[in-house]
Amino acid sequence: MHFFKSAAAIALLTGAYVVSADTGEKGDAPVTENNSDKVVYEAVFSSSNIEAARLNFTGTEDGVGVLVHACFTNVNASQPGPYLYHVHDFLVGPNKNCTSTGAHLDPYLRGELTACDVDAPETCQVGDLSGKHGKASLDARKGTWCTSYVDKYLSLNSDDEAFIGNDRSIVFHNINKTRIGCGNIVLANEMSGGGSYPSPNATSTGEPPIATGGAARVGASGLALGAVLAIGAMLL
Ligand SMILES: [Cu+2]
Repeated sequence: MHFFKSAAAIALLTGAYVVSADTGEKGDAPVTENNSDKVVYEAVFSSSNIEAARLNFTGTEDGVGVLVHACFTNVNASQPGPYLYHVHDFLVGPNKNCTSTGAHLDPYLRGELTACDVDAPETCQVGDLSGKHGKASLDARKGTWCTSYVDKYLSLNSDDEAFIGNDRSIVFHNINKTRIGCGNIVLANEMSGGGSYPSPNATSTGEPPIATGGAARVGASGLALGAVLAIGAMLL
């Protein structure tokens, strides 16, 4: 068992640092690990051109990558689409100024010269969510359009270069890259492990008191992250 684990780890490390022609100065983005499914970041915003944008970022059951849920509602039909959206480097400025958010999150220094190849997402800018997972549909003009996916290169860990919680933001663009909405990524919830999270049914079996099953039990939505009622209520 140990041998296989070690071999897998070495293969992972080796793969992570192979540099291909289309990638950044610092190589491909490594697959991230240890992203807790009890941690929730979110970005919620609106502007004159988009009635609502709501993005959730949580860890995964196996800790690999980050589960992203993104919904965009009633984009102004005068804005040409389909639409781009990214994690940007800095916070939104005063008066919802999206220019203040700077460039895309790009810790491996890939730059903008070539478009993201959807078949090689590890070579893309880490923050290029629509490049890696598809643009937001024109359907976002007439109601709410949503998507969800696991992005294997985002991180919820503050010591990772691909961390999205350190004063990053989401920018929504029209197809010409004009910034038509933006909002900060903030920590929405962090459920502590080890039984300190309040639960009437907590036992001493060593099970985390709140897991996916717990979320289902309290009737939260399909988002497993809805385990905390207050946050669940906010999301719904
Ligand atoms: Cu952008």
